[in-house]
Formats: sequence, C-alpha cells, structure tokens
Amino acid sequence: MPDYSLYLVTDRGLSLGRDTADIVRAAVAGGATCVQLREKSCGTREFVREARAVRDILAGTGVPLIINDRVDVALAVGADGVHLGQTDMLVADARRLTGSHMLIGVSAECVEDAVRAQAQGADYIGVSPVFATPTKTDTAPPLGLAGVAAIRAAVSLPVVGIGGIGPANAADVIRAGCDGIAVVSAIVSAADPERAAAELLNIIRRAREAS
Ligand code: TZP
Ligand code: MG
Repeated sequence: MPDYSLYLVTDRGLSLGRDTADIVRAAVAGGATCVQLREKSCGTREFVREARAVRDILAGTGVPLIINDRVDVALAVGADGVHLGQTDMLVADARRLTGSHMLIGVSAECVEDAVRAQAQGADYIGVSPVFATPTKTDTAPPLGLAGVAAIRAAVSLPVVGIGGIGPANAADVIRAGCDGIAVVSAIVSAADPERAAAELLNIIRRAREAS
C-alpha cells in the first residue's frame, strides 16, 4: 500500500516562480512520500509534458505520482493514480478506464462522501478541507479535527487530511486519525521546500510515536 504520510499537492501559481519539477525533486529529497500533480490552468499538452517530467523524477524513488482530475493524463503518462473531487468523474467510471491497478483517491467533504467513495472502490480518501485555506477558495466549510475523526471512524480506507495544514497543526491532524497529511503551500511556497518537507515528516513521525 502506498505511504500517504506526507502527500505533496503541486500548485505552480504558489511556487514562487520555481518549476514544479524542482519543487517535487526537493520535496521528495526532504521525505515527501506521495506527489499529486495538480494543474488548473495549463493546456492538456503541457499537463501531459509536465506529468511525464515528474514521473521521470519519481522513477525509482517508490513515491507514487497521482494526477489531479484527469484520468486521461494519468493513463497517457502511466501515472500511479488519479485524484477525483466531488464534481469530477465518478469512481466507477474512472475505474472502467484505469483498470484495477491504478490508485483512485477521492476528496470527501463529509462522512457520506467518504462512505460512498469507499463503496465505489476508491483506494484512499482525501478529507477536504480540514482547515480553512486561501489556496482553494471553492471548498466546503472546514471539517475541523472532529470532522476528520468522524470520517476516520466511518471508513477503513487510508484517510489523508488536506486544507490549511502546516507545521503548527500537522500533529493534530495525525492524532485525529489521518494516515497522512496533504499540503500545498506549506511545501511549494516554502523558501526551502526540502527542509519544509523534512520538518513536516518529522512532526508526523513524532505524532505517531506519541500516540
Ligand atoms: N483541496 C482541498 S483544500 C486544498 C485542496 C487542493 C488546498 C490545500 O492547500 P494548502 O496550501 O495546503 O492549505
Ligand atoms: Mg478535482
């Protein structure tokens, strides 16, 4: 099973002018265990090109590449998985295209979303958003730690928290039951993404040891 402990979600607009490929390389050097390529503004051809570049960076590291939204891009580049939101393709339809080997993650904004995604054959749940975040403005209201715990209790799949997570609250999210944390700005906007990833991974490990 993939290690979702420290799950980087990319965002070129928040990367302070640095290449997504460089951010990914640094984050993985620091200990990121999973990478989701999330492109909201570029064309399909560029998305595929970038996905291939990131796939090549991750080759041999054991860190899976997950593509946001686009099942076609994931298939074209031989990614390890695809991540779907509540208005993206249904899990069952994505599964028809990907077959059983590709990971399918689903963002859940409530317990019902998570239970449905599990029943439909998702591989992991993104609990979204845990806290308010300026990074994504069209989210449901924040679930908070109680919302995380409720989703954790309702499904047996791995659960990854996303939204407003950084060094100050990552341990709380792990203690609330998440198998990992997904972050955008805490890594892509950090002055030193490698160090930011290493610090977060340390916090996650310590939170696990203490519980
Ligand atoms: N999905 C739910 S919240 C979010 C996404 C992609 C953005 C999280 O960004 P940040 O900077 O880690 O709060
Ligand atoms: Mg989406």
